[in-house]
Amino acid sequence: MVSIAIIGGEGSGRSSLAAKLGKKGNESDITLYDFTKGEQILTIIDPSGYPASPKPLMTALAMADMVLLCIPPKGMDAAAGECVIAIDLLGIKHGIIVQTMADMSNPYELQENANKFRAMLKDTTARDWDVMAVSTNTFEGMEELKEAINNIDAIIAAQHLQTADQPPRVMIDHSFNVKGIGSVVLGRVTRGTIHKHDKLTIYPIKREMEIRSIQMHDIDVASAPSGSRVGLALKGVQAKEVNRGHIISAEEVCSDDIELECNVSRFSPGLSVGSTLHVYVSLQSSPVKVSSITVDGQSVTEVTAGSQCRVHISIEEELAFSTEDIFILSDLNNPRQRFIAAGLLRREQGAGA
Ligand SMILES: Nc1nc2c(ncn2[C@@H]2O[C@H](COP(=O)(O)OP(=O)(O)OP(=O)(O)O)[C@@H](O)[C@H]2O)c(=O)[nH]1
Ligand SMILES: [Mg+2]
Repeated sequence: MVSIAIIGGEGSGRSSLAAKLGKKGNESDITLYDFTKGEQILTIIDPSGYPASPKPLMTALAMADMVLLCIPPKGMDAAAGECVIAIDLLGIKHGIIVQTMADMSNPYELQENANKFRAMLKDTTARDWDVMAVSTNTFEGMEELKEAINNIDAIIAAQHLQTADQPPRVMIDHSFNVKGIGSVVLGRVTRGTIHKHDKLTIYPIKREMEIRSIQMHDIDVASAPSGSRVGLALKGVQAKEVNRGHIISAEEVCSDDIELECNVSRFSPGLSVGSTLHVYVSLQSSPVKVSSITVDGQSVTEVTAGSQCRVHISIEEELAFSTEDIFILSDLNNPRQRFIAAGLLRREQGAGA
């Protein structure tokens, strides 16, 4: 059971690969694909609205346990570069570099390109990812790719198991009303285990509710562990009150005014006080204003690429998060590279959360 984000630049073969790995399901600015065979369950997320907007990419990455980064024979474009920056800022550990459209290349070019990618990724969290060539036309490399996904799936499953005793958390990505059932949400258990009849809260709307029933891949279950993709019928909340990004949990921090410990990307133009940016955290996003920046306790008006600093942001609306969530600051107007910095909630603010 693994959720996979298939990402890459424009025309990199993402959708073709997703369609060969699973069956097409829900479609919006992201497109979901499903694959079930015996024990193996894959959920594939194609950020179809990327690179036009960075949001589908952030959504897909927040929904996924692992990444397939697609690079076609012509090489990496600006958007593929931006994907690498996002992977690195989010510290994503599990993934595979997929050389797509291998039938349009040759062994020599594939090897040359693979060497190039390795050199390019050597200082990022993708440094140890396998590079694999596939074709969705000739099916070359497809079986090997599925096997590699299975191997990573086993590692991720073991990691999810380690969170089994922690308080449960569900990230909601879809919500709707079903006649005769009521409010239904789709999402992923990212921590702990949920049970039928659990009484929890939806954040940031702070609505207490009960899990009436749980489905995993259309089968009713009594509980669902971390890593599961679930459909939940909820009691105590209306579907129209629930949006993508809402979190079912026992406790979250909710705020529109926070301080982050930030790493400013080496590939960004830096960061300055007063600028209007966009923040992404889990599946939520909102416009933000940078109200102050401090470096080693000293207030500054701007910081350069590669800096570490404390950034105070005021968010347009209240968001829900916890100390483990990574916030990404993004400049939607930067034509070259939109991801500026990654940050964690300043320790003292998260206390008690
Ligand atoms: N020959 C060959 N063509 C492919 C392969 N995979 C994809 N293509 C073609 O490449 C083009 C782009 O593929 P898509 O799967 O749409 O790529 P994408 O990354 O989803 O593209 P956008 O969503 O438009 O950015 C299409 O015309 C595909 O038919 C392949 O393995 N071999
Ligand atoms: Mg596509």
